[in-house]
Amino acid sequence: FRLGFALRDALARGGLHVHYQPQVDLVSGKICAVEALVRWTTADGVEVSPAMLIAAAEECGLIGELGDWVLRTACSQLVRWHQLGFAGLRVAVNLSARQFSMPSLVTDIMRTLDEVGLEPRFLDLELTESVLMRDMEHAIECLSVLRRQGVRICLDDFGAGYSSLAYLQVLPIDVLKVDRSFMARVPEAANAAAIVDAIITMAHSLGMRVIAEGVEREVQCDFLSRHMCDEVQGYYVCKPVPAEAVTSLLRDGV
Ligand code: G
Ligand code: G
Ligand code: MN
Ligand code: NA
Repeated sequence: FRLGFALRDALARGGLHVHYQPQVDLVSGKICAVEALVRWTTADGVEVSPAMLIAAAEECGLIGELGDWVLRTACSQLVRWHQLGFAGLRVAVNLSARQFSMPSLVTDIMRTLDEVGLEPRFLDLELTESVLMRDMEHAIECLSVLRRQGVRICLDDFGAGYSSLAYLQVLPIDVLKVDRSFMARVPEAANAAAIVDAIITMAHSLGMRVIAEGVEREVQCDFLSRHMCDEVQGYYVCKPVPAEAVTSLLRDGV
């Protein structure tokens, strides 16, 4: 709970940052989106991991404020990139469980988009299976409204949890992000490769796009291209970096 005080201070006075990790479209070879990943260095210089930060924010009732700060920062930055001429670029923002369960979530998101002047179609929201499974009716309701506004819904860490595939029939989802634990063994391990291939085929049959996470090597990229994966994200392309570094990559290519 010392973290709670420090976080309140950081929200008021600074110390929080957002890094961005590019997602590359395998057809065009260009950066099509960036995932916003929060970073926090406390006043005494300690780097707090995002997992701890999110957990602390949820405990202290600050997740609404933190989530809005990340969304606002990422969307404002995207507007600047659009102004620099990178017109089609999108931004992906993660939502935590408590954040997703807040009744004001949809209106908060729409208000922030409106205030920073970003069209909803440029925003991707990333949610994990476990976040969505907690309250399926709430999830269907919220996601349907957001999606009607043009926001793209991404299922993060797909395949890593213990959930069934049944919810893919009822939840409005646009994108599957294949969990990086599969990628670690692709293409060498035949079973991991078969699973990734099957996920891509299934997603496309359901009208969804596929992003492979944790892509660290060229052979993985080649495998994913051949198997019609839509986008890749991972250290092979770029690690999460500050906005200025993304601007250079957008100018010069990855
Ligand atoms: O960035 P890595 O950079 O270490 O991120 C670790 C975890 O923290 C990931 O699971 C990521 O989804 C989560 N995370 C990073 N930034 C945010 C954020 O702004 N909001 C939420 N809810 N999770 C985040
Ligand atoms: O859970 P989520 O996918 O939102 O979190 C992204 C996390 O994955 C961040 O911590 C980020 O630093 C990490 N990450 C991004 N690319 C790679 C990669 O190629 N390999 C590994 N091991 N981690 C990655
Ligand atoms: Mn994510
Ligand atoms: Na993920």
